[in-house]
Amino acid sequence: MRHQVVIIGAGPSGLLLGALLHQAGIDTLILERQSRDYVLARIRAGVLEEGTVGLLRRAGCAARLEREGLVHEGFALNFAGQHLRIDIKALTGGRTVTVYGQTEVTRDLMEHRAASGAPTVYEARDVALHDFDGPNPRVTWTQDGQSREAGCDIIAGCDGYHGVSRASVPAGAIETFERVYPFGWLGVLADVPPCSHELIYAGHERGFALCSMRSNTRSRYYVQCRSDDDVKRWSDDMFWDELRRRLDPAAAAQVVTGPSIEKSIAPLRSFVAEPLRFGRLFLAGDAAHIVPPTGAKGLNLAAGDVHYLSEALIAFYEDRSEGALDTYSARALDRIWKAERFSWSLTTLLHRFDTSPPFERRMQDAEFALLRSSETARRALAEGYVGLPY
Ligand code: RFL
Ligand code: PHB
Repeated sequence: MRHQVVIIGAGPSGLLLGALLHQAGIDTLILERQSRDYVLARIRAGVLEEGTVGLLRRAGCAARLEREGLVHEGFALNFAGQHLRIDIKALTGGRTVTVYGQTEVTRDLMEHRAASGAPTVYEARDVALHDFDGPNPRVTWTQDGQSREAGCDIIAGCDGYHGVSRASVPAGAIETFERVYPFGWLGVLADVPPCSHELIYAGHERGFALCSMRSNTRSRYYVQCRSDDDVKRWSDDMFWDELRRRLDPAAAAQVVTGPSIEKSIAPLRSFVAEPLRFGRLFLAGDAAHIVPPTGAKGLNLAAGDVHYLSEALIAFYEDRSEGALDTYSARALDRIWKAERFSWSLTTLLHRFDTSPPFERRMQDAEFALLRSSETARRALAEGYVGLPY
């Protein structure tokens, strides 16, 4: 068995790369460790930048997103009981974001791939990468108890933070940068109308809270919790009470409660691996970097990587030169580090760090005061939120 590109992972990065390459006539095989239903059950991102929507459109996967996605022109910050709206549309010359769940993006990409006839193997176990330091890499895996192998020109490692691709790189060839935050996010999904038509990011004495949504009838809320917290400790009532305590009274009064349909804790981490190319192996998405979710950048950053990687691979197959492949890592990393800075800075502004000396608290107060008084500061925040152009 031989394919031009073997993609490891059928998350949004792998599926979007597969769609863009298929459209350019490049043959791909996707190997995914989990089942299709398992991948679709993960509740993750909710906010898409215009660049991400544009890529999905180019890949031919944006019809439902364009019908059902909610276009947002602003979001709110709550800080120490004060409310500040960031008018992203006005501050960025007309740019907006779209609220549409990662689960739905993944479902649309999966359906598009199945209709195209391009091969995907779900429940591919023991995936291993071989010979990617030369021009003929191979990938092996186990499927229904049988050993399988595929040769290829290129391996795309789109298998997330815990995947096998980054782990296959010799330690001396890769450098990593990491910050683990001393808290997590407890998230609840519930079929209740959102408390506000725009997202609210709240910084409070008791910790951060976020009001988000998936539709006009389904809400997604988060509260900062201890990183070693146990989700079983949190009843729905405890969650709703804690959420309302952290919002300004007007928003808290609008919270409609109901039974949770999903409840989980996510740790917060900033992480970057450099470089993103090792011979014929390329890393993209969470396999290469993690951002804390505060700025809604993770999925969007993955889409940015896929944009640069698909361009490089299409150019490689057009003229068979390595030149295009050489540019991928530096182009993607330039954008990645800027998004890392944005997510780190919004996380630092809005979370309660128990270990922080009073000086750091005053820095948070001063930064919020600056956002209130300075349109320039608000514009910088809005530009970061809508995302950098590719
Ligand atoms: P994924 O989604 O982790 O997919 C990787 C896939 O690879 C598979 N895999 C393997 N396959 C074969 N062999 C192996 N050895 C394998 N190991 C792993 C996995 O099963 C999986 O299917 O990575 P990808 O595609 O790079 O996508 C990245 C995004 O999922 C991630 O950045 C976002 O979800 C982050 N994120 C958010 N991003 C945003 O842009 N906006 C948001 O609003 C946002 N909110 C969030 C988030 C992430 C969160 N959590 C839980 C981490 C909110 C939360 C709570
Ligand atoms: C979400 O809806 O899950 C979400 C929204 C905005 C964020 C993070 C997560 O910054």
